[in-house]
Amino acid sequence: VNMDKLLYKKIAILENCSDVIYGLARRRMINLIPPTWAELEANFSKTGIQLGGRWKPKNCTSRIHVAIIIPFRDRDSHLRVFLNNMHPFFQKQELDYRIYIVEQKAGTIFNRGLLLNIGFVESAKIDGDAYDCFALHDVDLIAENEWNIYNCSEKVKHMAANISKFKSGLAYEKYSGGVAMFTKWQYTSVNGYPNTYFGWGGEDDDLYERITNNNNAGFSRVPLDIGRYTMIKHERDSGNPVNPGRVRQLQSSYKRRKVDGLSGLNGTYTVLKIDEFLLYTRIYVDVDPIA
Ligand code: BGN
Repeated sequence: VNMDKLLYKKIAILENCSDVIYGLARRRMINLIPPTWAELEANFSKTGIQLGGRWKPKNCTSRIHVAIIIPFRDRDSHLRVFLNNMHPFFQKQELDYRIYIVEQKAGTIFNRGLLLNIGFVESAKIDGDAYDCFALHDVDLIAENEWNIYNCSEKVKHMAANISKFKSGLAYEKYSGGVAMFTKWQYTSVNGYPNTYFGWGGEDDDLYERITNNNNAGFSRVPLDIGRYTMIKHERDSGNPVNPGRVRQLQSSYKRRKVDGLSGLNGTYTVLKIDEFLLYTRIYVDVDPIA
């Protein structure tokens, strides 16, 4: 045995990564052509990625430990574009991260808020306390500016300030959807997303009300030139019709806030399967249609 090597291994504690990262680009090249799964896996196996879509810098200890949580169903080509662009993005920011795809089984109306709550709770069962910061992320949003750092801050941090689909950038003043960063504590203190918005729309506005009516959490948003995202173009998903009850639900949001969220999550879903693929971890769930 080489004693020198052994000894070196034992005492090699990695220092924190530098708080300055060189070479971040303000306009990143985005590739919207979906690679095949084989191409993806071949390209990324060289980057030191670990099973489950985990990665961390090799030579230093990252200052940022973040779980990326993505609600998902039936958007395979978006997922391939997302992974192809965003793995390198996260790695450039020297994050210690893992990508979770929370996939809703066919047969029930899509429920984005519920899936994000499930991802928050179930990823912690898998990782323990490995990640203290959560990026709640849509699969069709690709970040353009590498200065949009995926860390958590004192207040909830809204990242998707400037999405290509919206002419003026910001959808509207109270918009909180797309991509947002929460510490574990921030997300718990607002009781997470509501579980009861089946179909498109309103769940993010409900979350905004929860955040801004809660003295503890607080809401912040990155500047427009930082929070730039390209949205992958798509048609309306068949399993995700506009929720006709969303306006009414939003009006009574303050009454349900305490029970409709993380606190009421038990019994609303079943985890069918957890897969650790090379580029992501899949949490496959069936949800109760009357959650
Ligand atoms: C809003 C939706 C959001 C959606 C944004 C951006 C509603 C509630 C109506 C009272 N809100 O209109 O959920 O993220 O558009 O597309 O539908």
